[in-house]
Amino acid sequence: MTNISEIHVTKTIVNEFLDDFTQNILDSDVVVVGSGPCGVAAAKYSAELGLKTVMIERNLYAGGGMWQGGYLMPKNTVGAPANKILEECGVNLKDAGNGLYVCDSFEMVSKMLASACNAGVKLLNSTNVDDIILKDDHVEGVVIQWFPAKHMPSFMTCMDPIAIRSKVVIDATGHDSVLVKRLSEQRSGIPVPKGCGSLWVDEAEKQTVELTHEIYPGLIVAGMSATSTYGAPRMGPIFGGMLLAGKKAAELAHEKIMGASVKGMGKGLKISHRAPDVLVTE
Ligand code: 48F
Repeated sequence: MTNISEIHVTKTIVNEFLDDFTQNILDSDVVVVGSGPCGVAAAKYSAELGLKTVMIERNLYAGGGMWQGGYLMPKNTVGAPANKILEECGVNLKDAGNGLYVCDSFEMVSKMLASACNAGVKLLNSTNVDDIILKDDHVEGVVIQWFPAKHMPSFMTCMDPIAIRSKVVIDATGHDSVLVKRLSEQRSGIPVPKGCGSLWVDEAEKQTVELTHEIYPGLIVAGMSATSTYGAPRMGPIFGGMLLAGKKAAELAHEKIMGASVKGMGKGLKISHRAPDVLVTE
């Protein structure tokens, strides 16, 4: 039998949260905003590269768009070579031919998240990123608020958020491109996100990876957020481009922080690190 008091439980939670927050979250190498396929891949690989990594998700649950594969059917598809990322995480894949693979959505979410946890990623859930820390010429972290606080009655809206610092921030917020949008309001040359274009699977998968880049010093735009920023085509319920974009974002972050490009990651996966030169605008 245990003899656990109520205040012992409370004190344990409070102390553990504060310790974790101040030691592992407050001042990190990489903050990934969004925990969809791109965000989780970015966080997993950043941590595996030895970077102190925090992933922030406004929802109670992590996983973003991975929970369903289209039309609410829980089967996710990925195109080669992104199947290797899922194989690394232990996800069972079925070969659907022509370089297409399919798996259970639940298995993909849970095993990717487990892989990110094993790599040492810290997750802040129910947390909305309201803003970035923006100094003269670089982004230096994010401004956060409890997501439920966003839904408080208007007389409570004067509640101020708090800030956490990181060397690199990755905008993996999906269709909303939240951080790029915020930056575009304040810096010339940053495109106002226009939303994605109509469906074209192959081209969208390619461009999602190509458009993932450091859009401003300290801010990397990745995955659907990059696609939406430049109005590139949507890809529909296929997640390979998102996983590869997340991996590329992690490698770019590593290169920026450590000054060295990445070798030997991802078991033979090769991703070009060049910034997008053909932008899909107008
Ligand atoms: O939408 P989401 O899954 O983006 P992604 O990782 O992948 C896109 C695909 O799921 C899908 C697709 C086919 O591949 O078309 O759309 O690029 O994940 C984005 C996550 O970011 C969270 C949001 O709740 C979601 O889980 N998010 C968005 N804005 C914020 C945020 C914010 N301000 N603060 C915290 N989390």
